[in-house]
Amino acid sequence: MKKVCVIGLGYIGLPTSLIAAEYGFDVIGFDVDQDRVARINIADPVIEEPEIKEKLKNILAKKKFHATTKIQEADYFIIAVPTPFLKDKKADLSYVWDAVDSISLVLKKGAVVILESTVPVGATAQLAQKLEQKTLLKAGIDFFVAHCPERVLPGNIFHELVHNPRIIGGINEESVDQTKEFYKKFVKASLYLTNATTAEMVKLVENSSRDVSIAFANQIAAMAYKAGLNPFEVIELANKHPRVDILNPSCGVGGHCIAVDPWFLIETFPEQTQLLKAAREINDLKPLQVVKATKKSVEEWKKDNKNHMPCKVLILGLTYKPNIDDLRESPALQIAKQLSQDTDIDLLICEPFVKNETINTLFGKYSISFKEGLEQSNIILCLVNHTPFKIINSATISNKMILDYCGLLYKPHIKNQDQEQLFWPASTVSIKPIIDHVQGDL
Ligand code: SAJ
Repeated sequence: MKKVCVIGLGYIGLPTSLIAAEYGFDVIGFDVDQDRVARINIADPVIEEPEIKEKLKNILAKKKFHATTKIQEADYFIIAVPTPFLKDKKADLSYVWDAVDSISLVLKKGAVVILESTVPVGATAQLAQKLEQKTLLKAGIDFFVAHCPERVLPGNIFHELVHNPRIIGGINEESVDQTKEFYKKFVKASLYLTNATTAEMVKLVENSSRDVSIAFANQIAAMAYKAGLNPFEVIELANKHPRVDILNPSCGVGGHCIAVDPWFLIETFPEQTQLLKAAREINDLKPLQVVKATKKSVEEWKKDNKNHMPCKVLILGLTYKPNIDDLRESPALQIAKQLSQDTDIDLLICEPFVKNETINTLFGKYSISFKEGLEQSNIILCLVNHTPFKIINSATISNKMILDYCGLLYKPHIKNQDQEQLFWPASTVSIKPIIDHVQGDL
């Protein structure tokens, strides 16, 4: 069986290693972090993802995979290292170039090097060139190079690794063919074949398109608040048009991808990316606007209640999106951290998806239960639309100020058209408190 060496054992590299091993490849996971490697080899998955622990245990027992800090010869090298941006928002490809240095030590004729990390347009060609210089082998002839951008959604990685269509962009046709042989073994959806530069652009465009759509939704929210409307209702009803599909407003855009990748396009195409820049600004500003609106509500509450005690603000959700435990670049976390510094605020945090010790380390207090939080708080700040929060009942919190940035309280229109008439205008019931306290700030 062919040997695969996956470089970078993070959110993409480790699950990819496990799937490749499950589908029969002999897999080596290479990472420079000794501690991470040691933990993975004793079946500690290091990252949080459904099913990962069992899969890792199983694959280790079958001896189809092990992690190492020593690079090894392989038929396929998969590069899955982080590509963050620097302070000036320019892509930091240093981990990719480190991976190239490592591969160059063991690259043999016929091997295929696949870059899965998200990179600026032109980086795959550069990678091929660097490998040529270091090995004196010829790219596209002696060894093959392609970009096959990862597309998986944290929280659903194992399903999407197998069921998402993939783009394979080679530096030449032979590279595409060789790379296809690898993905064919486990991808059940279509493989779309192209050149490396197109594949790079496709990946960046995918995530930028989502960023722009969310910025649009956030602007709709700002307009709706000003007009005294519920943005979630405006968007839901606009989306009833067969050719309109707007995303949801939120307290900001988090994670490691959507908020980063547009900058790779902006860096390469500064004159053609006004829309992307504006979207980034709108989405980056949102958490700050939420902080400002919350502080304003706290002031109002103190005035109304002639109260000198800190106002109890309940934060519902800290993660970067619903139903996962991932806090990476989370706007909700950013908001909570800023509010926790305000002496007028006693912050209560309810986050059922994150370990209590983590919350204690971050805030010096444990997560409060949903029920207690609702009871004790003066202001409720809905930031993440976690499913367990959906049992919230607006009647039981009618005496509180509510700032709902994730649509937790919004009850969608009933789909059946006959019933729709009967229930109208029920959907507007819960919006009043949101508008009172957000208007003018967004
Ligand atoms: N968000 C909104 N409104 C929405 C949808 C999302 O505000 O309607 C926010 C989320 O709350 C979150 C952020 O956007 O803070 C990003 O979440 P996400 O679900 O849009 O995306 P990620 O970052 O988890 O994963 C994305 C995915 N890309 C696309 O959907 C185009 C995934 O397929 C990619 O593999 C991943 O980026 C990546 O690694 O590039």
